[in-house]
Amino acid sequence: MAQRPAITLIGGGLVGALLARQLAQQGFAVEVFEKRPDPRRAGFLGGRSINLALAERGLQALRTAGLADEVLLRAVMMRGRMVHALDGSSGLQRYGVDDSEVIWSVSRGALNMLLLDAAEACGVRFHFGQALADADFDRRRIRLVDEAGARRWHDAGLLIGADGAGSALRAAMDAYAPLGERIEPLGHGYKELEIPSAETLAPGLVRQAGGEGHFALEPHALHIWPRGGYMCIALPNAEGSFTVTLFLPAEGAHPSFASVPDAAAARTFFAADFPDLLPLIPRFDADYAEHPVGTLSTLYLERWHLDDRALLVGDAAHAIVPFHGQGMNCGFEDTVTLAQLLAAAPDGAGVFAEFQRIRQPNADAIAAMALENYVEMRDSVADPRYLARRALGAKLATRIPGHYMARYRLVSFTHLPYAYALERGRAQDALLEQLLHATPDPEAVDLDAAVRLFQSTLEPLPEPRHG
Ligand code: FAD
Ligand code: 8R5
Repeated sequence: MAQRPAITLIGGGLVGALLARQLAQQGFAVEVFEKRPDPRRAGFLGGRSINLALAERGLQALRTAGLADEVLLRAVMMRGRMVHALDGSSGLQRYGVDDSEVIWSVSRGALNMLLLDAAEACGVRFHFGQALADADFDRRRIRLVDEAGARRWHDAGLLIGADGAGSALRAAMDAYAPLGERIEPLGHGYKELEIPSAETLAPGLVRQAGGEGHFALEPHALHIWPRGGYMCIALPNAEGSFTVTLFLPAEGAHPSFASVPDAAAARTFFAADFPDLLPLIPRFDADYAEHPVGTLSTLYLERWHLDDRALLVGDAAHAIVPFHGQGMNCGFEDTVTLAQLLAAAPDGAGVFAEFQRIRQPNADAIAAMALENYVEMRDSVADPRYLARRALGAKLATRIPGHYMARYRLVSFTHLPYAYALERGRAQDALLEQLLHATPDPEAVDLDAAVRLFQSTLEPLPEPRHG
């Protein structure tokens, strides 16, 4: 076997740690430089619990690395979106056809620590508290700065940046040879609030509720309070709490983060717009005052690599808005593609260009679908026309599973390329629109005619459709 080059990874976050493990499993010597201290050391615990939705693409990457079962042990199943209307009524819209098609809420901190352990177990060497400050691509070395501010040069092998949306390696590459960077701010921000476990909210009441009594809301759902131009969501944590995220325009007419600048204004706003949610958040004022407003943007690059010397992966290459819950899933899919390519071309020549060729159209597609899903979540889930399309689609999914699969399912429950899901979704939606043009009532559509239209217009879906 040809000598495998040493690999230097910048960033030991979700994508960096998983990629490090996959590369080490293939026999590469991998070193990771991570800006933050080791999260497994005491002092990290006790921070806020932030959770992420893990779907089939991310799960498949974890399977490849032999880690899926361990991750699922601590995950909470989410069967669909629970939509909460202003009048307090709620209803579940299933994501898939049955419980084989669900997404999973996982703790970011726990997942990151599990991935660090798993990478170290394969021989990966981590250097915590060491941030990339600069790179000298001609001499193939990087400059690191430690927590005390001390700087040193380090010889790098193949250089891979998994240092997130604000990537320092991207900045260094761009300064050396422009990457064609474009950052499109969404103009909406987010703030996180916490619903504690029901035990904490109402001690004593919990046990009477039976099995799932630790949750203040249905635990096996992703909750949405759609309000038109803005929304709240909540994802369950394994301990029985929920992380709530408020999404609002950053500026402009009420409501926006500008018009809701402090906890007092936020309380009034929630009492009017999220009256059922407010009583579930006992530390509302402190959460609102202390947690920062996060910003949301999409990052597009013309180039992800500097010939065979440096490559960007994950958010560093293609940060997206969160509304499809696919940022991590997409980054995890990157790791499988890259590890396969590097394993097949041991000296790395041409691999970075090939990686971009395969992944960039798919990153662009999920970026577009994530933007579209914001409108769907905050608005359409309560729109009768959207619900009619959904109802007709559900019938077709049963009648002709080989010809119709909702775009959400293509994205969340298959490994078909994102670019395929985008294109197929457009074609399917056009046909559904056409069928519902004459009547808004899905029950009134001639199902046999609908079946014939789909079968004669669209290619069968590729097999295998599932993991
Ligand atoms: P990160 O996870 O950001 O990791 C980057 C790492 O690099 C960090 O550890 C950082 O400390 C380190 N680093 C930064 N600069 C340097 C430097 N100069 N030198 C060395 N190290 C450095 N995605 C989903 O799929 N589903 C979800 O439900 C979901 N929810 C989200 C919720 C929130 C609140 C946020 C913010 C994002 C969410 N995402 C979700 C997106 C997901 O978090 C990202 O896509 C994913 O974390 C990207 O992984 P990454 O490793 O590329 O970047
Ligand atoms: N990310 C998610 C979905 C799709 C849900 C649906 C949406 C919070 C900052 Cl906003 C969002 C989804 O279509 O019914 N799956 O997973 C995760 C989401 O937001 C995460 C938690 C988030 C960045 C704040």
